[in-house]
Amino acid sequence: QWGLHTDWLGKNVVHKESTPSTQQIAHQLARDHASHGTVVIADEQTAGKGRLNREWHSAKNKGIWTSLILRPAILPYLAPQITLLTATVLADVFKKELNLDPKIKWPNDIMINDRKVAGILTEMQAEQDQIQYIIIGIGINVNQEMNELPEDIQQKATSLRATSEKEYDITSLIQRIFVHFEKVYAEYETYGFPIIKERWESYGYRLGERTTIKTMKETSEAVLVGIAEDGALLAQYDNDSIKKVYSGEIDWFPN
Ligand code: BT5
Repeated sequence: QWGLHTDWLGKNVVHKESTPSTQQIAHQLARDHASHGTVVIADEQTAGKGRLNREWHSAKNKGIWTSLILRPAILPYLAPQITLLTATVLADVFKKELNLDPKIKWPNDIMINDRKVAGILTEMQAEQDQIQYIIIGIGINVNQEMNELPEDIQQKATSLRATSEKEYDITSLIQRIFVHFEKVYAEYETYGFPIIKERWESYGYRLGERTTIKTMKETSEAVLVGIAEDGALLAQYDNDSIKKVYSGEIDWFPN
């Protein structure tokens, strides 16, 4: 059905017409020893998840709602690299194959015209220094018209169709993404994080700009300069010191 021309990603696909969340199913499969590259795809999610218990709207046949089970041989603290890698894969496909102009907003959003078109949710199961598995959840708004997006996010969300006035074939878009994912993953295995970092930064949203950074402890201003090996955002302060930003939410739209 999926006609995937891949070596390992999506060789095993679990497809659901409707499910609360593909993440849940992927966790279950991973616990039951599903292999590296097993994929869950849903036409609709009734309780799609974002980060920090937020909701992800996943309307039927309007987007790509998928979870990938990966078993990378890296240390757990480097797992965010896989999120960054995934973001570059989506950005590449949107840019090079669909001729759109995507940006990656740290840590996990793909933006087009300052609006979120896709999000990534990474969940990991690790024991001591070993990753048992990582689940990469990918949500992409594909064929929604602007007025079909939920009202509460219309101001900040978009879809591929709303930005390009084209409809896309969801299955063939999934194929392109998986094929490209495999290619980039192989490059990552061969050359390591530097090539991901370089690409990520070429798409980085508001890199080089002065931004308000709000962490739990303090609010400060700094210029965003890039990403670190552990997935942190690098912020340069007026005294030229560079700090890593982790859990802090960045206030991306100061008025
Ligand atoms: C994310 O969270 O961006 C991660 C989204 C991951 C979704 C995929 S779909 C397949 C897999 N199965 C799941 O259950 N999840 C994954 P976060 O950065 O926390 O963004 C969530 C916020 O984005 C929400 O609080 C809304 O404000 C907004 N939002 C919700 N649905 C959206 C949508 N369809 N498009 C754009 N923004 C949305």
